[in-house]
Amino acid sequence: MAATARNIEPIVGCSGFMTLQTHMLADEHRFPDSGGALSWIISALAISTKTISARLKRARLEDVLGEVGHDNIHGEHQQKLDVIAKDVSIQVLRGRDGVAVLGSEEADDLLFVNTWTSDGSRYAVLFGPMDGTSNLDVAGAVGTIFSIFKIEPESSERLYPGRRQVSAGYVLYGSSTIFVLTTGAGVHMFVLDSSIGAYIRVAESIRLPEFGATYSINEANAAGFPRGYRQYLQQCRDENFSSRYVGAMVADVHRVLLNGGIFMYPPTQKSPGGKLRLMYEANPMAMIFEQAGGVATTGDQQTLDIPPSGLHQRVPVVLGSPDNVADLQECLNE
Ligand code: FDP
Repeated sequence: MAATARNIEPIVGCSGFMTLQTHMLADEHRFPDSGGALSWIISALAISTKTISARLKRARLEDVLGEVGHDNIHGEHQQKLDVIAKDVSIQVLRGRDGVAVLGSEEADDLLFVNTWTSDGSRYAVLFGPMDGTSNLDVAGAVGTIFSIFKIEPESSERLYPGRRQVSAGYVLYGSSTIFVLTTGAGVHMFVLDSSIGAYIRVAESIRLPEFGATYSINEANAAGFPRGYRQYLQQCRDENFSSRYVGAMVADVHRVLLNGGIFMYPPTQKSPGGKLRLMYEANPMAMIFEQAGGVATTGDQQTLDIPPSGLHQRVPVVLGSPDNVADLQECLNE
């Protein structure tokens, strides 16, 4: 793993002044038959995430930090902001043309909404409204992740493999609010300009560096990782990699997307099938990474090819630069 021989420069750039809304209108030209429902759905996500961003900024002042007092479907202590983020997202999304199915990390089951668009298209929107909740009380970075599928007209299926996503994205609520989006033609990044209330495009067609000398993993779980992961981590330490772990997937993955490197949440003793959720965490990030020239795998197969077995299914997650993931894969295959 000779770091000097590899491209480690972030490749981002953009031209012109473009809001998320204008970007989506321009993007619609790729689908001349579309009635614009996807743009409406993404515009709903823009509104809900702006609202969440505003609530987060005032969280301590409005006393909305801390736990609700009961657990969610995953047995985790639900935070007040988990509930606020879910409610805001559902309120905004369920009124949009074309949203037929909603699924959220904080809801036990899929929610069916009876809406149709004039062109008959219907979509499922699956999302993790508040990612990285352990950071809430300490004003650390958190995020929202979403995945959008088109529902086949004659199909009774409501969950599809990630390869069928028509769009995916995340919002990072950090020192600024960042919206990262793909609709299958590259990955684009927008920053919320709160003075005008609009997401402004700051990078077009992001390309992940081929390699990055940084790994992101909860190393405290290392004793329970499969041997290949432990061996790869040793290799990274031997080669003087940096370790970076925020504990919010969106923040950790965003660093890797821009700077290169690798994010891993392997099987652990506590979660032998992995901790992160396929439908609204692993899949959307996998689509973004593949669209940006990166790799997304569970260690056994490409994430986007996994047939879903349920809304809250968990999988091991590896997302990263091609060279990093290839080096990990060698260790896993030994
Ligand atoms: P959280 O439980 O705090 O909401 O999937 C949720 C997630 O955070 C990810 O955002 C994060 O990458 C991971 O779990 C953190 O898990 P560990 O605390 O086990 O490292």
